[in-house]
Amino acid sequence: MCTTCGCGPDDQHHHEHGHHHHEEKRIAVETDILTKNNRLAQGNRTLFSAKQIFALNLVSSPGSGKTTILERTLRDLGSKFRCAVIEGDQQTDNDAMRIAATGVPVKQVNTGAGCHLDAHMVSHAVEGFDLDSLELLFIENVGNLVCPASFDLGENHKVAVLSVTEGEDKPLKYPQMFRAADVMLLNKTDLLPYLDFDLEKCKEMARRVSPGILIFEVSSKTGAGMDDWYGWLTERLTGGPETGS
Ligand SMILES: Nc1nc2c(ncn2[C@@H]2O[C@H](COP(=O)(O)OP(=O)(O)OP(=O)(O)O)[C@@H](O)[C@H]2O)c(=O)[nH]1
Ligand SMILES: [Mg+2]
Repeated sequence: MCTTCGCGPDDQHHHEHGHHHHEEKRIAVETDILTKNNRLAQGNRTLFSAKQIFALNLVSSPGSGKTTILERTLRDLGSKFRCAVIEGDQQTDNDAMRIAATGVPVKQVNTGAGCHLDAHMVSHAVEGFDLDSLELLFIENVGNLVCPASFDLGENHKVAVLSVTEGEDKPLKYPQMFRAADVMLLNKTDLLPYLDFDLEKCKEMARRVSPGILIFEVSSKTGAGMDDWYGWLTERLTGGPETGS
């Protein structure tokens, strides 16, 4: 079971006796957790705004390419903007080591049994950064298409990464996540020739749950499409019109 939001196998464990009481208690605890998280997220947002830091929360299923996208983005934009990264994973500092190799400051947060980052973890993780000189903060969430959707971290935008190997119907199956995201990076497009993945169908499904979502088709392996993503980031940081399709 996730130690923070309480999701996981124990959720399925209902006794006949006291079932309604158990449900009511669970809902009350969830409400308390989210209320507390929202308060802390607002604190993060106020801090980021005061320091003029643009913060993005990258969310996706495990392995869609979040870290690879960040590695390439930091190598290409790291000299233009002062960046930092918070890496969320249940265990290991593998991703933090990959980011550190780009020369950008990084902090790994291990959630243990937890299946998402929360605002409290982020507020502590940023303590290690020189916030006065920071412009762009990337938060790579734990790979999970469910729980991170409910947890505001104080970010400016959630960016959902979906790779073409996952199937085009994921926005319909996990609508909360794609509704919470303002941007979607459709990654691993270099693999399209080998798959049945229908790009247009996927984009239509994403827009069905989130009509205003901005979609960038990218390959973080080859770099295809990454310039459009960089264009959007640059415009957000320097002011200017939104791009994307
Ligand atoms: N072909 C191809 N492979 C990619 C691309 N982007 C990432 N990968 C591969 O996908 C695998 C997972 O990439 P990661 O960047 O570690 O994915 P992640 O979303 O950070 O994974 P977690 O942090 O574990 O959730 C690696 O083997 C990458 O090399 C891409 O654009 N094309
Ligand atoms: Mg990763």
